[in-house]
Amino acid sequence: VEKEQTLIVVKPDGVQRRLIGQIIQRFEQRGFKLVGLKMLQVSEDLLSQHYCQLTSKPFYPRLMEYMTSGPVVVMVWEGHKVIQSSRMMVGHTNPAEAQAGTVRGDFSLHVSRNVVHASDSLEAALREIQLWFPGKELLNWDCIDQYITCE
Ligand code: YYY
Ligand code: MG
Repeated sequence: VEKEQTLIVVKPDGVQRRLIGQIIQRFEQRGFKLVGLKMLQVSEDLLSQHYCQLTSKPFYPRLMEYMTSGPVVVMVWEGHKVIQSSRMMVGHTNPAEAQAGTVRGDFSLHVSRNVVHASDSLEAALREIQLWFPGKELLNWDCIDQYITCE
């Protein structure tokens, strides 16, 4: 039984560029199960908790400005090794180094506008999901193609 979950965020540039559908499509076609989805204008408070390990970085102020510049779409995807697979699907942090076929490699040019976030470890995923989807917001539902996701 594999119930691993990860947090994916379509960042403000992804929303502005109408990439939400294409990004969701990639996770659906891979076979992952969507268990949470919402659109919101993220607060500086939530964002500073989300990126708490980056506060001392030189790019941090610019990152905060970018991430609060417009709405984001945040999702939780579930399935076999979803954390590792999502990182592969999203691609290198710097789009200039991201492989073609990845979200960043296909849709972005610069690290300051890299379209999407994906949790980078089990600990990060648990922390980020709790932060963005507090309480009982996630849906536990039965997917008829469970054999694909190895549940
Ligand atoms: O997990 P990931 O998003 O791939 O990279 P992180 O190292 O966690 O950095 C988070 C976020 O910060 C990154 O997606 C873009 C931004 N950033 C930046 O603007 N400039 C850098 N040199 C490094 C990261
Ligand atoms: Mg990260």
